[in-house]
Amino acid sequence: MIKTLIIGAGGQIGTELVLELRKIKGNDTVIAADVKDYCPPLLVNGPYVKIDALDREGVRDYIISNEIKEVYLLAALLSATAEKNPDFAWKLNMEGLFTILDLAKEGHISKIFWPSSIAVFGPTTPMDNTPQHTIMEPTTVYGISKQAGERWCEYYFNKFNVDVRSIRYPGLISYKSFPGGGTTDYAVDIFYKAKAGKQFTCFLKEDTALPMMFMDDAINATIQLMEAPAENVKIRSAYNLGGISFTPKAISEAIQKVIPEFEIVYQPDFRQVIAESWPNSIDDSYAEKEWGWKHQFDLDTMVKVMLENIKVEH
Ligand code: AKB
Repeated sequence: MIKTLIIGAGGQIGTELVLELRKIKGNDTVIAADVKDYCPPLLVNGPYVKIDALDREGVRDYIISNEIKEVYLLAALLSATAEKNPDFAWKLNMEGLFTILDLAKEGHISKIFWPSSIAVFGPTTPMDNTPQHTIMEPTTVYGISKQAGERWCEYYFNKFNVDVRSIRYPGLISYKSFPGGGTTDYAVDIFYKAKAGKQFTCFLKEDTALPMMFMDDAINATIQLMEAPAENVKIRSAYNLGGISFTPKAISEAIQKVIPEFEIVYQPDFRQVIAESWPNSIDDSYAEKEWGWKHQFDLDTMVKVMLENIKVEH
């Protein structure tokens, strides 16, 4: 019975990953961990532990004494929040990673998942169908931390045979859990306004295309990558992962097909510059070739599922 720990379980990806992993592996073997005092309500069907990803000794003690073998390290500050607090973002996004990589190097952990992001790319990267291997000059603190993290993951794999696996997530769209502090968050917020019958003010320009993905696809990709035979996982920095690419205008029009009276206005802020430095769309042929990845949700299907499931107070 392999014990799995998800650090940052209260976040947007963590919540849904814990729920899905518990369905596959059983409630008791998948331990949710977060910095919050109490277990998030959605995760009370299994064990919860309060862990601060920055408490190196606390994390080490917990993992070693509980014989945890797989770790998903999701605690991070995302792009927009990180720009407001660069020192803390760098600290949180890097130090927790070293704690887990070192535990694996010492033989305590057998497999690690660590999330990267499309933020590793920058304004000099080819923007359309961005290749796996290309120019990467990120201009955000978040992007720099993710790029550095990718390099360290690959280094620990090459030097110490650490089985670490990663994905460059696009913007993720979900209804069970909220995103927090990202540049792609508008694509979740928009549904709450649409469902509440309110106008949505978008912080990006109408024609800003970004790579996005419905959460079910992202969770499937993550589990598929973690279950792939080690020899198939040839990229040990992070895999490009493509889903849907759309602009604020395109998603608002998709929503208007279901809610014709929905209105959107545009008031770009500092996040516009971040969005413009990221790709419009992603080439994920390596993930497809090496471990069989294929996304399921297109824009209209995702919009339908989101609008059916989001609950708002009227
Ligand atoms: C963000 O917007 O910061 C994240 C990401 C693309 O990694 N959603």
